[in-house]
Amino acid sequence: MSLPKDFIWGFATASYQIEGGAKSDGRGPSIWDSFCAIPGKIADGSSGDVACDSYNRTKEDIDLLKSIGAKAYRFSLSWSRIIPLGGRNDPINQKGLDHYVKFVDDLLEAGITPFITLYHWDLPDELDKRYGGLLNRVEFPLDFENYARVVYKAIPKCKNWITFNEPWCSSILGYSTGYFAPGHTSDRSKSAVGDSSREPWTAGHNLLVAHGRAVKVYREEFKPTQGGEIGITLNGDATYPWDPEDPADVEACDRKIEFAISWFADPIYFGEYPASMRKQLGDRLPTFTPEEVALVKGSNDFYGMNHYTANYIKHKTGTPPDDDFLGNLETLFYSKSGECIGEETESFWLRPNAQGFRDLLNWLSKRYGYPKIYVTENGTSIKGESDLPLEKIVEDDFRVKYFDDYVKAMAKASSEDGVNVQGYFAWSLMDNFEWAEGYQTRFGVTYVDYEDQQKRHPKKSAKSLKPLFDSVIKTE
Ligand code: GBH
Repeated sequence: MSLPKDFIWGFATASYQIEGGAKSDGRGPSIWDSFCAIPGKIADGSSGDVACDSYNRTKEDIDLLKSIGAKAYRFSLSWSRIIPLGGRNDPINQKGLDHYVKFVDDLLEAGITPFITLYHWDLPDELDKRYGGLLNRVEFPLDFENYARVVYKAIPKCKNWITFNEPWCSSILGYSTGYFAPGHTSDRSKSAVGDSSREPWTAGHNLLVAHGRAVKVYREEFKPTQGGEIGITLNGDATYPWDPEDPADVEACDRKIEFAISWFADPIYFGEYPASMRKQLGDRLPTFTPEEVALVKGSNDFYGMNHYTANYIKHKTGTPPDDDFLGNLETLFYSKSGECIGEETESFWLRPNAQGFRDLLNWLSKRYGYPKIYVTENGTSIKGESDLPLEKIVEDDFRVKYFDDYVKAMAKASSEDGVNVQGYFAWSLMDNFEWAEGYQTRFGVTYVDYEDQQKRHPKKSAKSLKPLFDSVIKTE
């Protein structure tokens, strides 16, 4: 098993999860600042106000990346640092923009390739208040296009761009379950606003169009001189039938991936939503205008893949409820015959299953014509990690094994199955603000001591990736 000679690898983070500096140098609030302020939304009542303080520790973070051998670093920009109010007629905050310009310069000087995500869920709060944020089909894509243009222009040295991180999460968790900002849901015990039957599909559609607009601007105005690449990052789990003998469970496995991934990837590669979604959702799923198809179809230079886990899938019968977003099925950890999908972690949704990674890489490659894939996130939490003493935490053998298994599964997909995977980012460079779960759940290869000035302590896993990649990347 092997990975291609020029394979690029490193670590990933996201602005709101690590930066802190919530009010520094003119940053405006995002929907996550507002969401965290609502009692009960974040498990430990915390927020990203300080987080890992990375806004003030760029040198320390770059030194860390260097010391553990990273060739690349994927991070996201805080839109409201750059344009505090967010909109295309709102002022630019030069200090916020300069921060990222310098960060990219410093990374390059350290020999680390930057991969910039434009949007990892932290919408400028003003845009949500002004016109409903992601729900606005006209304003949101235009404001995102403007923000993207401002950034491309200021950071010509970055050659790797990701428009959106996991639009599924922005749409479903933001507008169906209400688990993420802005917290809309039909469940009136959780939110006074929201319509889970329609809003998530509207938000998803507008994210696709905004992605298309940002890609068009890059290709027309910047790519000819800058020569970089741009794509979107989608999340999705591997699926196995609960009962392999039941054709309805086998079919539900594909449907689950279609509702998670093809919802976005089919419009990008084929210009329309999957048939399974159109059938179940009817007119609740928007239809693309010809102008929108022109923006969205063909808009990926690469496929960004975030992947963590697998599930057994059991089909459901009867008409699904209006708020169903899975595709009329159940996700389970045990199969009919009692096999377990993987060991427990600190995250209720995550159980390691490296074979699933290989299988999903193949599934995506077959459906979308073997596109170039960057794995933009992969990693794990560990059950009870936060309760251990520091000397035990840094001996994170469970995480070391997770990376070992997953990277080898990816190498087999590359050299034995013909999957065109060219890059990999471990999630995450350091423990950070794990959204609604607060700081209890840790995904870092580096321990962050929130009680002692966010001091960083690399874990065993931080140092395990370089030898692992050295052993599988071809040398010629
Ligand atoms: C990533 O998403 C995020 O990009 C990253 O910011 C985050 O820190 C990392 O995961 C670790 O969580 O609430 O039952 O509907 C991974 C994909 C999809 C995993 C949604 C959690 C919640 C399922 N995520 N899922 S549920």
